Amino acid sequence: MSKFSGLDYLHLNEFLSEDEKMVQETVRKFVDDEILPIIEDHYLAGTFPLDLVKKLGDLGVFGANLPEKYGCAGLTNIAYGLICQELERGDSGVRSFVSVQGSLVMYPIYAFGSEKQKEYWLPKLASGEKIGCFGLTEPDFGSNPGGLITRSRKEGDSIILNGAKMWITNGTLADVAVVWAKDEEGIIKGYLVEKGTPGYTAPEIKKKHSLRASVTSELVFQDCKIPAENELPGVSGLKGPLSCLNQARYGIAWGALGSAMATYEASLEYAKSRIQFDKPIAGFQLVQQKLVYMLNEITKGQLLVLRVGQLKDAGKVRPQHISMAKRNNVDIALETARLARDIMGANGITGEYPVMRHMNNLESVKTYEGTHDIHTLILGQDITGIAAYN
Ligand code: TGC
Ligand code: FAD
Repeated sequence: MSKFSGLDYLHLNEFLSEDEKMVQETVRKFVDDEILPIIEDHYLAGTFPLDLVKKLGDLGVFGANLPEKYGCAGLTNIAYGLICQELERGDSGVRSFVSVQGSLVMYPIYAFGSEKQKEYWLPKLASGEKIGCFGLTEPDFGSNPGGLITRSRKEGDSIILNGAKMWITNGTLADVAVVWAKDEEGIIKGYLVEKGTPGYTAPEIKKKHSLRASVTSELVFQDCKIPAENELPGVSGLKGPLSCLNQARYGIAWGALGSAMATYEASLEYAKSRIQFDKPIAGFQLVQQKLVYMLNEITKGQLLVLRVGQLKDAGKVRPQHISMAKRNNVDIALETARLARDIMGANGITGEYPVMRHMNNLESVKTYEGTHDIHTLILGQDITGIAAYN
């Protein structure tokens, strides 16, 4: 097992290629050097570390599983998962930034964009020269995006957008927004809206207690006029945005494990050195039970994402496989963070340790990209054949 491969109880890194191991170690070192020293201060200040964007671009993590032809790294999906895992060991906000840029902005441009859109946007987004966001959720349509009410209408060579999006990661920062709206026939289409377009504003949402080192915004469109060529030509209907979610949910399933590893490792170290009743608290059965639960769940989560990654690389993955991994791994990461916080007693609530930050972040991760319960219903529908959404 290599020095940087991290928590790997079952030696699962034997299933990784040399390139995948190298990617993991490189990103792990980047997180140790560039993210861990600064992230707590950003979290407390409620700011995203913008200086990281160019460095992350140089590292090759944006759209890392997209082709080299467009300036991307052309890595396997397993390598992309490992990138998410290592980044989220730092902070869910940084992983969110990377998920949105790669899976929710570059992916739809790659999969549904014109050649001109791909050639213009993908290299700039891959390098971090430009930032993107993805606007699907609306104030009144979260879990049920099929009901969205943002509208588009054609006017000569232009398209006019009216409506609002809510809870949009990177919104205020973004140079380009991928926006999903219904056309005059009520069909969902994707549009690229550039920062500075008259009628488009992206105010930041403040007072968050979760994902504080991440910018979350509202997007407002008031007779916002964009060129008709900014429509994504390759898709229509709800399957467009939902296909993008498959990519991002996959990364989150890996990412949540990074967060769980961070809180598990912090609490294990703490338990070995914290003395109560004349011995380390790690020597108490109840504490060991919690630590073993964490290790066990993280290891099962690793097996889950490794297999889902293999299926994705083989072109055999189904969205429901990804739902299972997102649902399980975020759930166990949150439980791991809560147990770690408990083991650390009063120290667990401070910024001296990463535990409470991860715990608070994971509350958002549990909700976004399909809530835990929505993924339960997706799996329930898959095994029964009966949709239970309404
Ligand atoms: P339904 O009738 O089931 O499906 C409509 C059409 O879509 C197709 N489809 C999918 N296609 C690709 N991938 C998937 N996962 C798909 N799921 C469904 C389906 O085959 C159908 O196609 P067609 O050709 O027949 O039209 O749709 P529904 O309205 O019943 O909704 C199903 C439901 C509830 C599962 C779906 O709406 C859903 O997943 N809701 C959750 C919404 C969600 O996850 N929002 C996330 C917003 S983005 C975000 O949170 C970013 S956070 C980023 C960060 O900071 O990291
Ligand atoms: P609701 O849909 O109102 O759900 C509330 C509760 O009701 C949940 O517990 C849910 O599980 C439950 N519920 C809903 N429907 C059912 C049902 N049929 N059966 C049983 N229970 C149900 N969106 C984007 O488009 N782009 C982004 O970049 C983005 N970034 C985000 C960043 C953050 C920090 C957060 C918190 C959210 C972000 N989102 C983004 C929005 C996110 O995808 C939504 O919050 C999520 O889809 C849930 O929608 P909602 O918050 O409206 O909750």
